[in-house]
Amino acid sequence: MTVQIIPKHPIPSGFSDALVKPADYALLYDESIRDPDSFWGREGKRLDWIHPYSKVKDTDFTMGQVSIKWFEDGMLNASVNCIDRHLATRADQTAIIFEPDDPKATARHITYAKLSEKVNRFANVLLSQGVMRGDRVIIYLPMIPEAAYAILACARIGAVHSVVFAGFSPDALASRINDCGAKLVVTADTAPRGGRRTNLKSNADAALLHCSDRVRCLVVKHTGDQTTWIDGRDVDVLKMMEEVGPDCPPRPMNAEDPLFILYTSGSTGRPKGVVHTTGGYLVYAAMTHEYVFDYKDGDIFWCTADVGWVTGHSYIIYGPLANGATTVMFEGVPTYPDPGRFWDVCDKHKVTQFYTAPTAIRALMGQGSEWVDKHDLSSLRVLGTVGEPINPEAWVWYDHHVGRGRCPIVDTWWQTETGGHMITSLPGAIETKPGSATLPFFGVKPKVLDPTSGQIIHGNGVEGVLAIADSWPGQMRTVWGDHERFMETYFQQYPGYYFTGDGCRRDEDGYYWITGRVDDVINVSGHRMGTAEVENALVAHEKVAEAAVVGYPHSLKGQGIYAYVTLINGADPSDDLKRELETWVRTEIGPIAKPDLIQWAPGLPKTRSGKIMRRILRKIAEDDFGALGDTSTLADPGVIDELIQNRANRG
Ligand code: 6R9
Repeated sequence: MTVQIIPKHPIPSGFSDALVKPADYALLYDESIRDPDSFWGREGKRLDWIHPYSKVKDTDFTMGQVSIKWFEDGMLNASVNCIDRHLATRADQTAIIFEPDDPKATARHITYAKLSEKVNRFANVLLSQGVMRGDRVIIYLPMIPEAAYAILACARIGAVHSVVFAGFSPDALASRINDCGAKLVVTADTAPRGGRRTNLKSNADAALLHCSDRVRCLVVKHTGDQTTWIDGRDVDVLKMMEEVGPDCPPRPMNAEDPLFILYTSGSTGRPKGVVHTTGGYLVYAAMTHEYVFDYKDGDIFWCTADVGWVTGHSYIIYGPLANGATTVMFEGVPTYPDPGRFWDVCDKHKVTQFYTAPTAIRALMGQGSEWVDKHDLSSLRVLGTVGEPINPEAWVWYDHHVGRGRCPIVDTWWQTETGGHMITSLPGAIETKPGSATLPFFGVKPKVLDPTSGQIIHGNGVEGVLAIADSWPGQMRTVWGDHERFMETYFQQYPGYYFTGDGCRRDEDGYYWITGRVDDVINVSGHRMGTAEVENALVAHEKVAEAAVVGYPHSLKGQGIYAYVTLINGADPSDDLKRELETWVRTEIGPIAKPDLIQWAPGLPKTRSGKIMRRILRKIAEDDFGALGDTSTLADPGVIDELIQNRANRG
């Protein structure tokens, strides 16, 4: 077999003066692995500590006793690190540029002084509502500055925030409020996006019907649209911010106190509450933001993710603000009012680092290059991608049309669980290859394991599953309320390692190529979705007896959602019912979970013990049933022909 070796893409010739030089990477990486205590002991000092740490790392990956602690006796406050410590030198510098959905509305420049005042006031509102250290606060807000205020206000008083993406349905919101026992929900009246408005307040109202009536609701009157109002429960937060004082002393927090919970999909059961703590997470978010984007004073940093995802947490809020950066918050969508919007905003605000997802790049690429070519993008220095593997065509288009061959591309592989970048190139230091996340970040020890034996596969030109051999400061600490589940999910299958759930290849040059999830998680437009969640939503419909959901390749979304549905006896398998089920899943979970293809399946392929054989369903969904593999354990092999005959993807 001949192995095709993809050549490295050289660092753009005009790109010099990077923070990490090509010769530094190997040296620093080597030190970070050899002596993590001294490496991270030094890096931890990038933050301001109220009480310095004397201990750096205390971590154990042994199944049954997994425990992860970093900087454990240090005390700090995350909001002080993101705001107060910059005030002496940056009070008048813009912290947040808010670019509204409507391109004709004026962008807002929020200085560090203003941010400080808003966050202090917001924190005082939280206190006035009885929120105390350790209490959970759900933030269900669109991409508006108040989302940043709410997040940092929680951090200031030691409350644990849990941001729920505003695209999630009332049911999804309710289950998160209840899982973490939140005392309060912060939402907005309506959310403009792409010229349309979502009524968030009515979603919150619907969710709160399923929650304790002690849960309060703070409402940001953002558009001023009419909404329902429940006296005694609903609070006009902007009005209250005017009434409370402008100073709220920051609460000293232990490095290992939880900073936030973020719910994410896994291969089984309900979404898990990923817990990140204060010290390690913030060190890691700030450090990766600086090195991976070659962030320098005066840069204008734009991450297009939503604050509802981990990317928004680490690279819109915590990383940039901890570094005293100017961070762009964009309320809209890439294609409104036209497919030139991203580039218009880059030009308007003179963005220097631009960070987005492959699905957005593919969508814009499909609209034609003229939308980007006509804009002045000379301010851009570094481009980034995240969320899913980027196909080389999209990479080349991004490099050529957006970066104009001048900007290094950082393809950053990481996860909600990892807090920050794990495998990524560094601009100016690591040569790229289109489609490869390249090499590990400092302190990260990736291992390729044999999926069956769990043994390490050494050397290059190998493929297997991706695991990480030692802890890093940004690692999640537990699943909220369920440490057993944390250990079982990440440490049981491959003892001694953190298992990522991703497959991966290490090529002849030692470069890593993420090949996608190897578990029952699919990645739709960069959003993580558990197939079990969509199945649960489908079977909750009265006409559905059984459902099996798999991913299949989708040209824009990366993966699409393919649902095999078995109806109850007597139900009519009509197109109308398909539409009804699509709407059903949208309301049960949210629009991102809507199946792309539904196939009626009178029977599903099962083993004699009743397990659905997803491997076969995946092949049929991929329209690749030439090699179905071993079907000898099937209870009724006849169902397969039927499924192939009626497959929904003939592509
Ligand atoms: C940050 C984020 C995590 C999953 C991850 C992997 C996929 C993310 C990627 C990538 C290839 C990249 N993923 N970045 N795959 N190349 N650069 O996306 O977190 O939502 O938790 O998703 O996304 O499959 O396991 P999250």
